[in-house]
Amino acid sequence: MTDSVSATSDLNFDPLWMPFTHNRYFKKHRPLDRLLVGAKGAYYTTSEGQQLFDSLSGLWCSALGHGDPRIADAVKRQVDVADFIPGFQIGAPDNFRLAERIARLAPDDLNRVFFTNSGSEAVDTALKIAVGYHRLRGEASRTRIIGREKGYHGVGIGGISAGGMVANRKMFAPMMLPGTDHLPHTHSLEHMAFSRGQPAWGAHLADELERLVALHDASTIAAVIVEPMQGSVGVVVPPVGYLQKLREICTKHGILLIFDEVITGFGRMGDWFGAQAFGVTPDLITFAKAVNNGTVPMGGVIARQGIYDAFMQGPEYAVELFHGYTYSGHPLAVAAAHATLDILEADSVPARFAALGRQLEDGVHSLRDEPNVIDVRNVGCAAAVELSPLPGQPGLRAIRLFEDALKRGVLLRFTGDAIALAPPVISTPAEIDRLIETLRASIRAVA
Ligand code: PXG
Ligand code: PLP
Repeated sequence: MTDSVSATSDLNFDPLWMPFTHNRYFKKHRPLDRLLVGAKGAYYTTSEGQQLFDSLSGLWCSALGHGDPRIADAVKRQVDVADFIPGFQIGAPDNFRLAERIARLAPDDLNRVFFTNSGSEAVDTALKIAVGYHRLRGEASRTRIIGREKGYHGVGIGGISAGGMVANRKMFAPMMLPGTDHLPHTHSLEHMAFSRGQPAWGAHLADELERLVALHDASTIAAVIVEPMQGSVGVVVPPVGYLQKLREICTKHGILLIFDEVITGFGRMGDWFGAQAFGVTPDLITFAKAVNNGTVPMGGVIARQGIYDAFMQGPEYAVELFHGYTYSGHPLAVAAAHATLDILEADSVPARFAALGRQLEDGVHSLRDEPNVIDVRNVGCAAAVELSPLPGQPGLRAIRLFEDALKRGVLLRFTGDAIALAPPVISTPAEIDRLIETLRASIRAVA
């Protein structure tokens, strides 16, 4: 399918409204080096035939690298066997098997799995389950969702309400869920810049939950939702003891704890979920992305058995949860997920991510004395390098760095003035070294 330069030079850029993109800048520059036409292993191929190292595993989803024939073949087989199977009042054996496999990987009694098509849908689903759960237990006043500043939970109405990224919220303020509130974010340059792994400072920020409980009363609060590691905002790592404290306070007040593991699930943190990596068990987990290596859209929610059981009341012939997507458990997504889990298990991918993460850690922290670097953070196989913004032009330095790195054959992901790194597990030590040295050269070039 290689779309060559000649095939793309007359491309009409106008009709496509690009997601989370500076549309006018992109279309003005018509960047042929930002048109991707191929993906194999740890590299994309641009329309000009250039190879780009994929430093964020797609958008955190292609954890095993691209085009693994074991996943591709499973999807091709499935499309021939059964392209679509409804999930409402009927089912496919492979969906039950996949739920069983995911339940086995999840901690404790989180063993009931609901499928969605994205992380955003997973979040909205988890919030609905939380509110429904309390209502069914006779605590219908528990409707309030507590999120966190700088949190990202996708772009559904529930997700932007619980989320804490101002740009994603302000235009839609009148549409927000009523009554949501937010914990403070845990990022502090003053107290934790250049921490390796989990920062020592910051566990006390979880005590803010007690303040919110005192303000609103526990009887109004359904759930707290946080990302164990905040990926989208630029790899913000939980302080030592912080998630444990959130867990204790939620338990004390009967509040459900939701870990949004859309990025942290399925190996990236060096364990199956952030829950195990950080040693804290939530009540609900949302997942997406790496569950099937981003091959076919898929997400989901894992619930404690007791939450599921609370819904199992009323006449047996009646629907218990009035919620579901046409494509919940789409056969192609499920086939890709089985093939992905086969590889994750057979190749001990979480452990390999832990090992690769140690090399990445040494690499990124070697950048701390480069010009304009104000923070370096890492955990599992994820890292971020934050640059000081150009005066009055936040984000512009990162755009320049991104463009410079493209010329050097590396695709970077920036958010604000931070560069996030989450390479695929198949990256070799030499490729990680090259990634770091390219980043160093680009940081110097845009200084
Ligand atoms: N929750 C979390 C924690 C996420 O990171 C979502 C929900 C939404 O998932 P969907 O599948 O609806 O996009 C996400 C998505 C980035 C980046 O550059 C991160 C995401 C998506 C795109 C880019 O960090 N996270
Ligand atoms: N809008 C309309 C008119 C529909 O009929 C449906 C599903 O049947 C939806 C939206 C929801 O679509 P999905 O199930 O893919 O989320």
